[in-house]
Amino acid sequence: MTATKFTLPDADTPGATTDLPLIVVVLPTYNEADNLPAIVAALLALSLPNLKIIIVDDASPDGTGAIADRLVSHNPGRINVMHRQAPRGLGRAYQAGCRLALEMGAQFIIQMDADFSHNPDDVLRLLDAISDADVVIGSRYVEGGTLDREWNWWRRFLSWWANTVWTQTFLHLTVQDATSGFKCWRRAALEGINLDRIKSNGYVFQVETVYVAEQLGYRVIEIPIFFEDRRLGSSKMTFGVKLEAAWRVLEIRARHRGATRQISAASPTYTSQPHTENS
Ligand SMILES: Nc1nc2c(ncn2[C@@H]2O[C@H](COP(=O)(O)OP(=O)(O)O)[C@@H](O)[C@H]2O)c(=O)[nH]1
Ligand SMILES: [Mg+2]
Repeated sequence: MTATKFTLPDADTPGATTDLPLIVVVLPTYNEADNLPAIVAALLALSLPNLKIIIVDDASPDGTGAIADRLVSHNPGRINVMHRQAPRGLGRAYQAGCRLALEMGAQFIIQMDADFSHNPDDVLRLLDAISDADVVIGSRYVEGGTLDREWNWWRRFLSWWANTVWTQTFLHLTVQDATSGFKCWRRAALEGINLDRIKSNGYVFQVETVYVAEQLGYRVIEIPIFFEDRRLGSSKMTFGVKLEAAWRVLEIRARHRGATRQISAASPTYTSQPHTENS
């Protein structure tokens, strides 16, 4: 599938990319030394000259940060690296990366894992779908979405429970896969939710941002994905992270029920308006 929305100029034409909307992929990494070069290569191979990558590394002990620095020097102008110090956390890393993406002038911001659970080719499908939405989620739980058979029953159960029981009971979300980490945001929607009020440190960042987006009436849609088990390295999902996710869902509801949009003045040139409940 191709991103028909973006008519790509000849990549060899000098200055050809300047009119295209900037797409920034935020890649959080913690101990992804084995995956990072391959995922970066796959993203750059998408033939989107207007796509840049921000790697947000939390001082990975396995040297992922140094690998990221090398990737920057081998791909000038395409990659940025943020080296964060402790405390680490997926939510914190995404906050930092998304802020930088907005500062860079990104019109479309993509979040994805660096371990190939999210297929880099699906970035094109997310971009196709964003023309009808403010936020697009790569979803395991809409029709056509699938989970890798390698996931054991306990992980399947926990993910199902988190999405269809826990978050639905307390947050009444429209989306089926609120914990998905594969998303594309329109700039205006990411600005509108205002990252300053997102408080989750860990994985529940995904749920908090989706809840706020829905509360504010942004149009959030899901497209089915195949979620492959990570190829290399190991999951960082710890018991503490799961616990934070469970209690934070209750806090999220209390915190954001009366949320209003907060558009910053940082992007005066961006003209597209977010969809509202009435549009
Ligand atoms: N920067 C940063 N990235 C993280 C952290 N924890 C996980 N990640 C990254 O977030 C993505 C998803 O994490 P992963 O361990 O694969 O979670 P799982 O898919 O739920 O098992 C991967 O790219 C990880 O490297 C963290 O504390 N900081
Ligand atoms: Mg993973």
